[in-house]
Amino acid sequence: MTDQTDSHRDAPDPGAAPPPRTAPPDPRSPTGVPEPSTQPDARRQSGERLTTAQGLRVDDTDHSLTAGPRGPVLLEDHHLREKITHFDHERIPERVVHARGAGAHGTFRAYGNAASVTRAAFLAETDRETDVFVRFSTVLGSRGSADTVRDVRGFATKFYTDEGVFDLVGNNFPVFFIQDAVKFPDIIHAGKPHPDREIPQAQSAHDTFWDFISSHTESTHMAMWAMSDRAIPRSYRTMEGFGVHTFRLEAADGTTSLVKFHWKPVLGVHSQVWEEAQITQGADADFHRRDLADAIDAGAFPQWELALQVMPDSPDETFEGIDLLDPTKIVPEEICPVQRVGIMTLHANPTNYFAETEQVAFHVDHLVPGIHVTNDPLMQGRLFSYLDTQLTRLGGPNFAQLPVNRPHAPVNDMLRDGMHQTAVHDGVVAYKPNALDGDLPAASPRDGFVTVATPVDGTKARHHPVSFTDHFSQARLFWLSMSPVEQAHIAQAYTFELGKCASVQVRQNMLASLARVDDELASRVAAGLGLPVPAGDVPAVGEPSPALSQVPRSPARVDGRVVGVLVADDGDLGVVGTLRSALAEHRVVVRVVAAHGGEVGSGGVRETVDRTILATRSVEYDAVVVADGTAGSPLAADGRTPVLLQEAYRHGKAIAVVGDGTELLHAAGVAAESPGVHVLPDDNGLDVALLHDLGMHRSWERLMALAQA
Ligand code: HDE
Repeated sequence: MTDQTDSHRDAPDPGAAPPPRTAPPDPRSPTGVPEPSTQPDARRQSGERLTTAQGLRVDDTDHSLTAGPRGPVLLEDHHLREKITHFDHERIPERVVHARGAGAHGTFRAYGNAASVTRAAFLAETDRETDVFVRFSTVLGSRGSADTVRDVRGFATKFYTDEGVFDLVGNNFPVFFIQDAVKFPDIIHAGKPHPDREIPQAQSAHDTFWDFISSHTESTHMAMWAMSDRAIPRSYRTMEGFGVHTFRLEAADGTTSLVKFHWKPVLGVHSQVWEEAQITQGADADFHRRDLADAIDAGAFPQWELALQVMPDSPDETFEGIDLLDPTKIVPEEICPVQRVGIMTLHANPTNYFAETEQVAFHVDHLVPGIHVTNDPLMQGRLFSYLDTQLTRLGGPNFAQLPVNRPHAPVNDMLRDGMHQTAVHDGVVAYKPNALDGDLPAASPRDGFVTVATPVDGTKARHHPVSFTDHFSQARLFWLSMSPVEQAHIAQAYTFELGKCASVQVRQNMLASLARVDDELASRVAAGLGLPVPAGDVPAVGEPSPALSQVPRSPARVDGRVVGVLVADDGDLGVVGTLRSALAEHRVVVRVVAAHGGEVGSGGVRETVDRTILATRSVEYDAVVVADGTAGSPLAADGRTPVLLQEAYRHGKAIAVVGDGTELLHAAGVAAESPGVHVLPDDNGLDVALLHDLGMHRSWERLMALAQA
């Protein structure tokens, strides 16, 4: 028998019962006071000894219990069976959509100006701070797929308000593919991998997706967004977010407005270019989640301002002729300004991915007083879907008790029992009305969630609203609002995606749709596919919306951007220190790239190598600097160096060469006089040039020239 006595009697016993402590108020207790319990906090593991799930100390976790050194394993080995059984059940179903995601904790602070439109306290009270948890995601790929695929991104925010949880379950596009939730299984079946071979993963570039889009012309507008640079963000930190649907907000005096929610990233809206996104999928499949976690760790806390477009609550629920219940339509910011009402800061990474990011459960119907849904048929269907899917995914009806889902407001819900029940409810009364508990808990007819009174009248039927039949005008508006380089990217994206479709019929059907958006777009894509251009009538549209373009008008903030500096052992290393000190206040990360790992330099100046040329790729950097002294070095002789410079060039990134670094530029075939390429005798002015170029995100002029070549 194993000796369980402790031979270290003088040391504090790590397995001993924790000291008594004051339990925090338990929000799940009906009385609000801590529930009687002898259990330590089940959310945390304690002690330094390995135990079984029953708290039994384990003598050996590396060898199974066997009958003799070469004999069979014994069923009696509880630790072995428990360990393997638990492992066998570690996975839960991944989300049917938005399976791959990354999350973070933060705080939302209200400016107070939203009080005129909503009585939701977390929005209306100046400087009120509310805890949040955000999960960003792709839509189509499985949990282990790559971050930088061409796809819509989810942007879901849980506000733990004092009045209950409010979830804003949005995307990084302001519109959606379909107008009615009954079509959701169809679009997702079409977008997911083909069911015979499960190919391709996390991609829309295949026949079934484009078959769906070409036969559902209501998808044309959203498809334009999906083919634009918006679908390949540089970072979650540089994405806009949108509530998509129109919500009904209610002020303290009962007046209502129709409102669209926007998230505006403080760093601006920036994307990758398509080749860069494809390379990143292989070079670093975790590119976005790494960027988010690294930025938070480095103290470069990502921020977004919450903004509202407020429109009158008119009986026909339209604004300037736009049907506000149609989720394939935007309201251009130029005709209804976006008013900023608060700021969200993400300041903490999750402690445990599964417990938080995987188990978080959002729901469009998690509302608080002052925020209401509308009759948008897409939104109405979502009200059913989220709870329904979570019952399967999280194994029963008690997932609101999981730490990440727990409201920060007191809970007294009279919901009882069920799988994974962790609350210990006391008393005998779980019904209303009751005499035994003085009819408590009481309802709140005045300050509870009172559904805003809206008239409903109509004939029961499967309707097709006439106002939902315009499928092309906003697709065209989007196209006309893009800069020439963004238009070139859209045409290339369609050519790429349709080029991946085996069916000529599908390609032709899509070209017919594009001909109804814009002649030039259709003819560029047709030329790329080698197919005739179909004729199509394009709709008349109003003024373009410059707010839709991502090309910055002036340099944006550059927090968390990465500059790679290529250096040689005997070369100039001073440039690294110069850049670090000049760019530190802008939170730009400077990485040293060399031919070998360890340290470079000699004498007084030495630098630690962050990346070897073997283990890096251009996609890791927003700008590349080649230091003086690299000519003739092992770095110059490595075939990967010109590839890195050529990719940085093709992707429109800032490139600076100092001194004899020009030789590496020439060897890569990069023209020194190109826009965004700086040839400098020394590092004077290098920081200023880089800050400008990083702030503009790309050399748009160079990208345009490359697109036309
Ligand atoms: Fe979702 N969606 N969705 N969706 N959605 C889900 O819920 C659904 C739609 C969005 O990080 C699922 O818990 C239907 C629009 C995000 O956990 C599911 C329809 C928008 C996330 C579901 C839509 C979204 C989801 C899968 C058509 C932007 C990830 C797992 C009516 C406004 C949330 C889950 C997270 C997740 C259903 C359309 C955003 C199946 C039926 C439009 C960000 O319930």
